Amino acid sequence: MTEKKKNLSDYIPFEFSSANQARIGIVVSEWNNHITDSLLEGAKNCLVEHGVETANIIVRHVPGSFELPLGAKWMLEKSSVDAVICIGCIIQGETRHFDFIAQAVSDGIMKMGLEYSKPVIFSVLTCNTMEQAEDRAGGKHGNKGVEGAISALKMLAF
Ligand code: DLZ
Repeated sequence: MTEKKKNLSDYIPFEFSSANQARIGIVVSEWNNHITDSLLEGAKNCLVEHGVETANIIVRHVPGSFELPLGAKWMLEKSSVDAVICIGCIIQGETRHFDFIAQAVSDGIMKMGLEYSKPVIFSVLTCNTMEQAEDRAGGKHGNKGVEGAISALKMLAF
């Protein structure tokens, strides 16, 4: 993991023998949904490729990235999931919303993981431009949804 330009879909192989029993929640932000849909697709495909049953992947949508931590909390409380992948795309605008949302979301997602002692994964793009987001949602820098799925599985195999 020392490459200067890491592709988000590259990962060090690992063994996870109980993937078929894992129940994974995915919370997806509707903002910039052409990006978050690609991240969701990448995450779901990657989980299935690693042996997670489609029926054990529970997807819920929230209005924007700011709502991801609460969506994750509800999933952990009500959907009996082993891990949650939070998917969002925050794009820098003319005002300071980017900083407030990005900080709150990353703090909130980390807190949910620590509070529930379960992997809660940050699959949120925080980009200056839409082009940067497209490059990371199945473009030249890979797919951050795949990265999130691998992170969830690796934490479950911990
Ligand atoms: C309001 C807002 C703005 C301006 N930009 C984004 C964004 O780039 N990405 C994103 O996921 N959400 C954005 N939102 C919506 C907020 O996350 C949130 O849904 C609203 O402020 C309501 O709480």
